[in-house]
Amino acid sequence: MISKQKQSELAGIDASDRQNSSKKIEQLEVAREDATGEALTTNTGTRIADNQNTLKAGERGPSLLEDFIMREKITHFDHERIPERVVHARGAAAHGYFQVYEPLSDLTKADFLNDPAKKTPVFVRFSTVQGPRGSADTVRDVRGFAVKLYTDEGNFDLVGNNMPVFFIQDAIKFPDFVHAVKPEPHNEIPTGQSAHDTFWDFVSLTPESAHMVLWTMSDRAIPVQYRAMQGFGVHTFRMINAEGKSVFVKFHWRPVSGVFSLVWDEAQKLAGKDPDFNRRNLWEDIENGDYPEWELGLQVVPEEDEHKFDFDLLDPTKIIPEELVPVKIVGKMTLNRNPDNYFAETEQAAFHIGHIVPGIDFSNDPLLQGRLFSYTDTQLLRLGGPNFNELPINRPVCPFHNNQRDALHRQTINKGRASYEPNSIDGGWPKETPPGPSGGGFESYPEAISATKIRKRSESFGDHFSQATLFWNSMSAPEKAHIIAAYSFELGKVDRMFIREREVNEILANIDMQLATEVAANIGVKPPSAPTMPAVKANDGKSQKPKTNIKQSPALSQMNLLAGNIKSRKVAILIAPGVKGADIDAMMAALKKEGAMAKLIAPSAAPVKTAEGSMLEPDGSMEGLPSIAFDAVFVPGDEAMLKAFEGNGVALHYLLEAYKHLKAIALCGKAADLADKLSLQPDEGLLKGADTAAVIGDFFAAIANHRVWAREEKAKAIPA
Ligand code: HDE
Repeated sequence: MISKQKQSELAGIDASDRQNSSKKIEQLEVAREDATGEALTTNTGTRIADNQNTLKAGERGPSLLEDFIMREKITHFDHERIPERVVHARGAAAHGYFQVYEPLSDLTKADFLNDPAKKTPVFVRFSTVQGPRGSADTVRDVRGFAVKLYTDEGNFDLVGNNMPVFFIQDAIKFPDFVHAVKPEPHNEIPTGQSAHDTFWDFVSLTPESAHMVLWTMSDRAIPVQYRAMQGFGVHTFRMINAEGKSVFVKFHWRPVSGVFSLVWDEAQKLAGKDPDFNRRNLWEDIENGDYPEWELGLQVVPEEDEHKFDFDLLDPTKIIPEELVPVKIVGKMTLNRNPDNYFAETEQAAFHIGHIVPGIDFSNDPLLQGRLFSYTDTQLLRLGGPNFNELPINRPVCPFHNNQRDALHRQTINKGRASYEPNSIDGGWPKETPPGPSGGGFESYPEAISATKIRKRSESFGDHFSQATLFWNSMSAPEKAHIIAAYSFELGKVDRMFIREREVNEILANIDMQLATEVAANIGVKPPSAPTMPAVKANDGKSQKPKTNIKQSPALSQMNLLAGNIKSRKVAILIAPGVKGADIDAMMAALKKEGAMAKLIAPSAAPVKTAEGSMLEPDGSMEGLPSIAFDAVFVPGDEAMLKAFEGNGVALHYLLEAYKHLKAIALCGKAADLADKLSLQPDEGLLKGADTAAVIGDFFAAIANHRVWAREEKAKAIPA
């Protein structure tokens, strides 16, 4: 008998595959193809003798139509592209697994949420929304956070974002919103940006977008890494337990790394220096075995509390403040394997909010209801027909059978004579499964509905500003300053003055007067004198000003969401010929111990000889991997480093830029003189010391704090 290891070797599974294997990874094995040691052939298996020359009538003659090899190759090439996603085109994904901590049987009968021993395979795709497939990662935008859980009861796709609310309340407005934010129709400008007239025209006319636009003007829209963002299901869902009892839930993903962001200048520069910054980090972390993790959290609202809040649970422009309903942490997701092929896996992944399993159900949120239509429809175009669930990345890991047949690119060879149900010819198979705990068939929650057919927005959706104000009030001073700067930057790029004025007067003034006044001053608009907020009706139906029962929600500020450690942070260690190896070794060892990642950066990409005579292979040059690619910079101390900086604008800029971006910088020994040379005043994040040991404690503390906010005013004087 062949051992399991041998079997995997024969199947081409290498050691890392075995370690991180799952039902899904094993299933994908059937589709994987490795050409090592194989002959080059046509698609029908004929071995090719010459892949360099077209068949021609004579060496210098015309090409012949007969050349089936050339024609097959070029035809395939001509058809290599599929339509990119109309939104969320730019993305990156990884495999992993989810595990629940304790059975959640009181809330749901979903099998993957009831067995702590079970590792449910996942495929997670992160994305930006506005830009095309080739746009930059670090633009100001919402990030998609789409999780496909391959459960034993079918696929469950939790297709969320890194922000907990949305721009619109009703699906019918989605094409309008997307047309407005996308590049303008006449000249297809701008790419990957919302800083243009049509976006601000639409949102300034659409007060329901106020809350979400505020989130996108906050630092949440420029995450450092995918692993440093929260994820949200956004809509209110239902969970149903084995007794048929239902509760409302909101889904949260909490990054174990904490939540932190780029600064705007850094984000813009990265878009040019490394447009793949986010996908590269995700890829490298997984390759290095530093697996990104998120905990799953649930906010649970009993059925009877549906109308207890001063906002509507069905309104996707509202959060449930965590101070009202705490987030219960129930499990963990780990991403531990990169795809083998971007197109086959990431590009062909078809997420759909309607991929759902028994124990979970939809609410009547009108945005969610519209999405239930859109996601199948979009795959029909993108993936060329209704068989997209047969693609390896989309196939469930549990059996799936029905009477759907044929259509483009059908893979399954269905046996049997009856492709209808009921049938008596094939014994009636495949048959329905009764719902409930004994059966396991999907059953919708039997919600009682008595209604009038109507096109109308519920009055309980009418308060567009209270939660925007709550978000604003919950921000720290630096976060508020960044929001003001972001509105000023974006609106400053809006050509039409009446749009700027409308955004300030009709939207910002109703969120907060300080916000409106400061933005107005920055964009040449007369400051508003008072909010223009119209009275709205609250849930009780009485006309009144919007209100919320809490004034601040600390859970909304990123400052409160750091992990308190430096795990997986990226540190640049600057080196130059003659550098002292001892300092470097000490720093590398300490970073490794804390789970942080260090890269050696030299003036050029050439190897560097240390004072001790050994050779260091740099991971990159100062130009190729600038400080914007790192969380912190360490300069080991001695004359050699000082000399390397002399007259070297790139090297000096390295430190100046790290300082400007409020990063932790540690300068050892002689290198400490660089601070004076550049007129950088020491602070809690700019550290000087005799050697590594002298700076390491404060250096790590500063990295854990992510930025030296106290430096921000001073840093403004540094040229960008
Ligand atoms: Fe999507 N959305 N969306 N969306 N969405 C798509 O589906 C749509 C919405 C989200 O990595 C499309 O396969 C409508 C909210 C993510 O493949 C499309 C409405 C949220 C992704 C579509 C919304 C999302 C998509 C485009 C309003 C957060 C990327 C390609 C009714 C909760 C998934 C595709 C991936 C993708 C439609 C609103 C998240 C066209 C009509 C709210 C993360 O079907």
